[in-house]
Amino acid sequence: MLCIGYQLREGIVSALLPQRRFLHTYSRGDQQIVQVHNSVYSGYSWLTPRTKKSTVMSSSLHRYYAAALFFALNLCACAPSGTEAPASTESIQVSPHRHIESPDWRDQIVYFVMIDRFNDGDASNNDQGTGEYDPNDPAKFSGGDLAGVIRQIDYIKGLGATALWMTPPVANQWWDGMIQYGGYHGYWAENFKAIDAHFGQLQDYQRLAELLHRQDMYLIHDVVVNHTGNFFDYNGTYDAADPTQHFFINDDSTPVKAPTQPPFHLNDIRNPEHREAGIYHWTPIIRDFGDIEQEKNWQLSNLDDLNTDNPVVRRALRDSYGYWIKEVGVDAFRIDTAFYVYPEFFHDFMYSDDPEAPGVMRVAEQTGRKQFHLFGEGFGIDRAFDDSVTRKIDGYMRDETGRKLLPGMVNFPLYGTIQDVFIRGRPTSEMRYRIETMMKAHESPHLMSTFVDNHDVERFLASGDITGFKQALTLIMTLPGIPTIYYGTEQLLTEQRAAMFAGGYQSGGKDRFDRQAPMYKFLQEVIALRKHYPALRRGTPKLVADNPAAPGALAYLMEYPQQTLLVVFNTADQPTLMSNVQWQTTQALRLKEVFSSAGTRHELTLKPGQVLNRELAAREFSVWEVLPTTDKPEVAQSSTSVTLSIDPLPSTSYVGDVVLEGSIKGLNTAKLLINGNLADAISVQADSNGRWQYRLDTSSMINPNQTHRVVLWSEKTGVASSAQEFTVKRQWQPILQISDAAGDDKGPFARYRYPLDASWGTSKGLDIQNVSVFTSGSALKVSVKMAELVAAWNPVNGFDHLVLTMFIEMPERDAGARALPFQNAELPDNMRWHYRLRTHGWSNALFSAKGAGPENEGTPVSPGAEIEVDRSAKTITVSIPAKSLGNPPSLSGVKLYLNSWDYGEGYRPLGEQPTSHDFGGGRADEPRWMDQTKVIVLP
Ligand SMILES: [Ca+2]
Ligand SMILES: [Ca+2]
Ligand SMILES: [Ca+2]
Ligand SMILES: [Ca+2]
Repeated sequence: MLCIGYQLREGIVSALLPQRRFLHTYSRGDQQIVQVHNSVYSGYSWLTPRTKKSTVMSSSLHRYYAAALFFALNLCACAPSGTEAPASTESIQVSPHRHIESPDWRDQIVYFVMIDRFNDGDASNNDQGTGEYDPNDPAKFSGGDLAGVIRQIDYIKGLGATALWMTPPVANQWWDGMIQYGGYHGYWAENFKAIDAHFGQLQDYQRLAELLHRQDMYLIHDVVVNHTGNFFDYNGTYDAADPTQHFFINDDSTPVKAPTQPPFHLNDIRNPEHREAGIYHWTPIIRDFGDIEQEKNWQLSNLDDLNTDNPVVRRALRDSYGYWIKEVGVDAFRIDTAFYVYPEFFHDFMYSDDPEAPGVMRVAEQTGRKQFHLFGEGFGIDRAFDDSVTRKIDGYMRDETGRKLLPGMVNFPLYGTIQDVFIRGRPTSEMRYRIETMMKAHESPHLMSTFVDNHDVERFLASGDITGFKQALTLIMTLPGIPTIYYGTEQLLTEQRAAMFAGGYQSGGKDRFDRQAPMYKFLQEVIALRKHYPALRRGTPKLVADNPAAPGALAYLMEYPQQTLLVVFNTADQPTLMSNVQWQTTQALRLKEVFSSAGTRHELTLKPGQVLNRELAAREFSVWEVLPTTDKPEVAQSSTSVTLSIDPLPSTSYVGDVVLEGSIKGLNTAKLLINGNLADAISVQADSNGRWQYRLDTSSMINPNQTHRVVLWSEKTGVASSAQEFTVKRQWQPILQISDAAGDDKGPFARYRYPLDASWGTSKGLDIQNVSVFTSGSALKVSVKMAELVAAWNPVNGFDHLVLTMFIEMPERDAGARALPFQNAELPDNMRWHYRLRTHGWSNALFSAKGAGPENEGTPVSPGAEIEVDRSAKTITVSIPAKSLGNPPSLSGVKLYLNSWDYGEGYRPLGEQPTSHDFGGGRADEPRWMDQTKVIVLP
């Protein structure tokens, strides 16, 4: 189904693929050895005489302790001048803390650190002298390192975390001039077996592992098997029959121009020896993520794709990663970009019996780790009520025959629904579906990583609020999965990769390791709750309340032998009624509140079979322990004689008003609640026969797929009627159709040009062809037909490379704005806008003009618009409920104006020359639209 309406506070997912692309498109890094081998920077004098080949390739299993000792001593003796060599004796000897038994991973809480942005413990390694270091530049190294992480172990442990996951510490391509971005993040390896010079030395990593183990904490190593950095590429048309055509080596790479680790250095297809070795796929950049051949074998962004079918590559990767288990004592792997490698690869990676380079599970077993953990990244989210990405993710944990692959995967679909429900105010039924689906689809959901933020997505707080953030964190702390806290969550960071230390990028000039910060304390409390109750870590969720058409109540039990907890949220901005919750019929129950947003500790008793009805304050959340009891429930006297009812409704959809009726006994009035909303409760009165009736206006119920729920409620007695449900399929009247000239997608001066990246296709994607307008009462539906509709980056809304912005002027309404925010233009024909809808592949955001200006988008409006996309018909259709337009009496005289552009991190730049994703043919300050409609006036 293609009904994805994004509301209120949109944003996060909008950044998903483009940002992913952004970051994996740009990376690099390196290590001392590398520089020695390549001497790219003459005059750089620090050297380490060890060759990584001698230590790296020779480390067979039975010798790994000895090798580690040798390595550590060697490192210590040969530390570059000017670098202080840690002098601790425990890092010179192989510590008994290096190898420890695996924990039960279901019980772990992970803290995730981007090394370069977390803490700087050694300023002398920050600037390696190639221009790669600049803490004011988000694309460059900021100075964080392993020594810095070591200094903050207590801070991490203090939160309650039990495991540390860090971005890859390995030697990276430091700077890729081709795309003007650096490998400070660690995902652009040039050597999978060496520590990057910016981060420290092997010894530091060993020391970190040992110190964590001493604290009963575990270390997760971030693994890339899909690609190296960007050392080669293609220009011009790719010819699969002759991949040497248009191939070039990326000369604009520092500190090395090719990986230094064998066999990954064999990367030039024009060299017969390299070609014969077949280490790489030598393919261009993925253009169509729906094409499995491209997905698995082409370059993700510019990153050189390894030939992971080649046994030589497989052996080198097993060797590279077994190394970190043996030499450092890492306890788990997180696998980057798993979707870009066939699932079958991982069976070999884990279980190969190659004596030279055994599978990593074999290596782990030999270090005493019987439950070595691996979890893969499958970057993709599902649409509401869809599970296709969920199933794809499951394909990495077991194959069709049931053979086990990776023990866990990152739970991206749950993340996507967290965003929708706790930021965008989507109905809580979407979360119910997601939780039930993940439990059904996966064999071991308890071993999947759950998260609210990570390094590849916009932070929650960039568009969500703190209460929603706390709800989202409470959700992952009370559901199956291994909760992962991205660094800075506890300090309310809003920038994706801001530094926690004063000297780093966007630090705000101060260290931010504040253990008194309110969010640090909140996390301590909710993590302690999870640790206290095994049901929260190991139990099975059973959904007992949701809201199918609006934000509101969400509740689930976590059931575990001898222990049951009830978790309750109200996701709405207004009070809501959670009604008719029932899971127990034979026993009386005592509910003890053990955690709540309000700090309350209520207790309730339910008699056998009694339903739970409870008013929830706006955005309230709580956790209750559920205990059997023999206590007598306190039932209000008056309620025994009160009954409320709503007559059953027909199962067909309504097209207009809904007449609701029923009976009230024992009272005169009751409240009629639509979708649980207490703020807009309707008071209904019993007639002399105890009957009541109400005619409900459905003009704002524009999504025909949503089920609306009505309940009659008596606050005083705590009695609720059974719920009745209905759907509304509005009749839309076509009222206007205009066509727009073909081929006029050239901007206001007919001279703009499209960006150059191949994913733009034939570059007609911004040519508006046709606009059709429909109304239903005062609800508005606009359908826009484009000359072409592209979906290059697997966008959630089904199209990308296009932002449509629609401006709406309400007749006879004051104020409004003239400016087109961030588009360097004003509305034509003296039009003013009161509402503005910005729609692209990842977002569909409705704003009012309040506060709007050239650099201000206005104020988010809820509920937002629904969107439907028909790729084959090249149409994008948006529907706006009457309520969101201020319930105007009619839409006659309403003015509309639309234009087209593209959106990355904001409206894309315009310059004299087009670049891969920037528009050309204009000045930066000229209007940013390619095509526009005239001002459309509704009759
Ligand atoms: Ca440093
Ligand atoms: Ca490349
Ligand atoms: Ca691949
Ligand atoms: Ca046009």
